Amino acid sequence: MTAPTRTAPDHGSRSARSSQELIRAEESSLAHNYHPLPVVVARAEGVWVEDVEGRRYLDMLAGYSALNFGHRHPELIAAAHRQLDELTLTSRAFHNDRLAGFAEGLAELTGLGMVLPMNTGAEAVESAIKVARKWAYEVKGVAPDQATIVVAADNFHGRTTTIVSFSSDPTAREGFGPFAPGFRVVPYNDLAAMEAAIDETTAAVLIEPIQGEAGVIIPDDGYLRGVRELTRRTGVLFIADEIQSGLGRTGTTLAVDHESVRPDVLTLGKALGGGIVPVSAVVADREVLGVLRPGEHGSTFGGNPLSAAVGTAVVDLLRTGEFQRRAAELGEVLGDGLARLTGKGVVGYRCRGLWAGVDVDPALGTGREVSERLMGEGILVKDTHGSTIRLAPPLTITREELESSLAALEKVLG
Ligand code: IF1
Repeated sequence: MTAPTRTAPDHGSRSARSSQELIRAEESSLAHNYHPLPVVVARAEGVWVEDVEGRRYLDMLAGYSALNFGHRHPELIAAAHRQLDELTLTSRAFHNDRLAGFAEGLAELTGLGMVLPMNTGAEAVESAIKVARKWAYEVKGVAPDQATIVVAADNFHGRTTTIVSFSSDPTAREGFGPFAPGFRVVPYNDLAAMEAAIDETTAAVLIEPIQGEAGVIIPDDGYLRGVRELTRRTGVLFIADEIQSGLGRTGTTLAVDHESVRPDVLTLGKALGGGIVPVSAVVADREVLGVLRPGEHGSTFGGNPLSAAVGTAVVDLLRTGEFQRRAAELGEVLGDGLARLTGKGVVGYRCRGLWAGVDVDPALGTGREVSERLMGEGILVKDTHGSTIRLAPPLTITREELESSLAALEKVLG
């Protein structure tokens, strides 16, 4: 069954301009740093979005995993509404009555003791880099300004100039130099190469437990345990970037849980804000985050009461384990469906929980072309590179909705 394309009743509050008019209006007024699918979303609920003309689509991207709980989850929206009526921002120059609860809840959920609240994922990664370097100088004794951080090729950790300094994607780097020093790039999923890159200057290893933008690349079983053992043995911080892989997406609270590994530092974001406000965080034990003293780091909005209230509601949703179980169970359905499509237009796939990278036969089209065909079937996805598309629906998706998206994929590849 494909998504019904019936036109929903006019809701009045919708834009007076048509999708086409709005797309045209963006042409001159908006920087062209994206090439969106030609759909203009006006409303959304759960896994469904509705465009300006009332056409409905199944959202299989979920804001790149920022909408793990679906669009406008009622408990998250209620938490936001309550807070909007009380207090939205104080800056950290003063305390607010929401932040302690958020920090305690997130520390308990992750098993790490201390939280540095930020806003975007890139801010969390930049903050983790700063903290790791400071830890290296003050705790490990690395010579001043000599700290190095080992990262993986094909990484994606954000778009700031420091972060793209260690990207191996020319599109992310070209034109943005000069680049920050102090990073060593090694192949992902290669413990020997990682060990060879570690020396007395190394502050940390920074990796995604599963590489998202690279196409949902899942490392060999044992890789994460190997990184944990190597970093412990060499006195180096293990920073796991769970901004996309975390918070239920892979069928566990964190992707590192699949190998029962506890990193020294976690970066979280995206779904931590419930798809409502940007909320990110660096989570680590006191030995690491304790290197920050007043005035040494900060953010105007980091830890604001509205974000803390929504973040607390997100932690409460994850505390039950319901979303993690759903992602694990429906991830089996997703994996089985992709296995059935292998050889029928799918030439490869990687799947963990409700997160998959699907390699389509290039003869059938690029990832973008497949995404456009799926849009015609009422399914919204995003290509990553070449002929790979990413499937990452809200964890609230039903089995029937998931199966309808697989049926649509089979149809467009047929
Ligand atoms: C875009 C994808 C890209 C991330 C990991 C940090 C960040 C991200 C593991 C930074 C952000 C977003 C950025 C967005 C598209 C999306 C993305 F992998 F999810 F698909 F680009 F690679 N660590 N990923 O995945 O978080 O600052 O964006 O809040 O830039 O187009 P952010």
